[in-house]
Amino acid sequence: MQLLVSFSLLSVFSVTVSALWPLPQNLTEGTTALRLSPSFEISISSGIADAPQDLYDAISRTITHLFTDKLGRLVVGRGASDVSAFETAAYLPSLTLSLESGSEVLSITAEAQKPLEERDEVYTLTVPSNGTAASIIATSTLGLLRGLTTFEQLWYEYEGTIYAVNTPVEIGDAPAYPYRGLMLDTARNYFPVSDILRTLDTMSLVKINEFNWHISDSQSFPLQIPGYMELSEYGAYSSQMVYTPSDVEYIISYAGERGIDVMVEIDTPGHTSIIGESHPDFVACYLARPWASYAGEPPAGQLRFANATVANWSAGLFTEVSKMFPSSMISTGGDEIQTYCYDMDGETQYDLNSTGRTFEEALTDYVHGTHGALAAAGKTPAVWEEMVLDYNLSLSTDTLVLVWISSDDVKAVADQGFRVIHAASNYFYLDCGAGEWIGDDPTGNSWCDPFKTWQYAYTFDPLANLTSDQYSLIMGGQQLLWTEQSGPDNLDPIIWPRAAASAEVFWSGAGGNGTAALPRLHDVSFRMQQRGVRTIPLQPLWCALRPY
Ligand code: CP6
Repeated sequence: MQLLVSFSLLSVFSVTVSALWPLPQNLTEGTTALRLSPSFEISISSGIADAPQDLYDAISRTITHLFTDKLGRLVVGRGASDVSAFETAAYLPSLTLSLESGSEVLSITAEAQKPLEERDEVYTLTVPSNGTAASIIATSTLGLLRGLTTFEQLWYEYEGTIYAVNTPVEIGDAPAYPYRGLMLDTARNYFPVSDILRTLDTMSLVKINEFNWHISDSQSFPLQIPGYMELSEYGAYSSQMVYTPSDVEYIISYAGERGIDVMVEIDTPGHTSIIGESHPDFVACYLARPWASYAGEPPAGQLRFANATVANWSAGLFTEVSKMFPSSMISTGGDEIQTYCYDMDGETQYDLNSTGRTFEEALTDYVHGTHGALAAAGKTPAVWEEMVLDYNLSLSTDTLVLVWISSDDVKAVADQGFRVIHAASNYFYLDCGAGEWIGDDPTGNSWCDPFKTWQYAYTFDPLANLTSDQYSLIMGGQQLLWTEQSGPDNLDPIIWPRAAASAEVFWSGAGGNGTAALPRLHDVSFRMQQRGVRTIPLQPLWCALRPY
């Protein structure tokens, strides 16, 4: 009964809000209906010389979406209570894309792959209600893509005609943070390339611009790396369950065309048991039992980082990986190192003693080796928070730090001057690993609850506990899917539309009201479904169809 009361109240708000997600920084909208002309066209202004192919491709996708997203009766619940007004609405003939004079013309892909501080996603979008042309103006092709994505979300189909219900529309928009990501673990369970592509499409719909690809872990190594092919030969679940260099290239270009950069993670020296399949000598406590004494989850095994051969081999691995991934950022992992494994490992103890180094000194040498390889390849390293909070490794201050254990740790990372990517398990985990570790949140509930609502992620404040001079260290953040208990069958429903919560927090900024946001999220979720994504319902369909 309680539930019934609350969702019917929520729908009261639905009638006046447009369906944009994430919400633009500045939005003015009217109440006039507008029809999309059946001969509607999108053109690139003659001021853009040599427009890149991926901009033309983005335009074709928008045209397709405009004519194939069927939101059906939802339109009635979204401000157009007088459906008869639709029949006299003006027709929008065209949309023109232009860049401000002096803007450099690069491909969307090249813009998306730029370093965080150089990304430009600013755009303005104007849709008049009187049947004159709409326009998007930006200073980069990436900004034009973001504008096209917003434009698509203005339209609903009703009985065969495509309508916008809130014109005239004036939007001025830019992201609050340059990193708005999604992390996917493809090591605990394998995902076919097609699942990754569909996920990238959905990310782009909510302006998520970073795919953090946790590609390997203790259980499998699906990435084929030239010169290191034995890792996947022995470490993939099967010869089919691999990502070939051409798969990777395709995924990266598919992402780039959609304004998404791919930051890969090769997690070392922990989470590497699988490397023992091809290099048994490289791995300490390999398959040791009971596994719980040596590892967070089975199978036990971590790289012998104190060994010079292993350290050089790892640095070489990152050199090769750097050639496969054009992003300016690559993650070297570094989470959850189990020291007991090394304490018990005779080889590691020998390597430490014979070189007269402490554990921390040897770890410093190892990480400097992998990060040195990245620096030589022109890459910026990213690491999990333990690399700066648990050890004194004197990492370069350009290192990006993913804070996962708790959002409470952000302050300590920022105090050391590192840039932060929010990835807090207490807000942003879409799944909770194998549920092997349960802690308590401030209200006494398990913080490893296997399901965190989108509303909860939506309450996240990226700047909490920081001083204003630390704000610029916050690059953004992401929701994360660890896949001990996820695979292709539940990929869509476990991510969508929940991951849209952080997409809006990091695009629009904190402080959104989840109750007010629900109808908008419902609409974007419906749109995802129209595009073949199996999102979970947020409320009974009744709320959208029969608002009162
Ligand atoms: N795998 C890796 C994991 C986790 C991490 N790293 C993880 C830890 C705790 C929970 C969920 C996931 N499964 N490589 C931590 C970054 Cl609750």
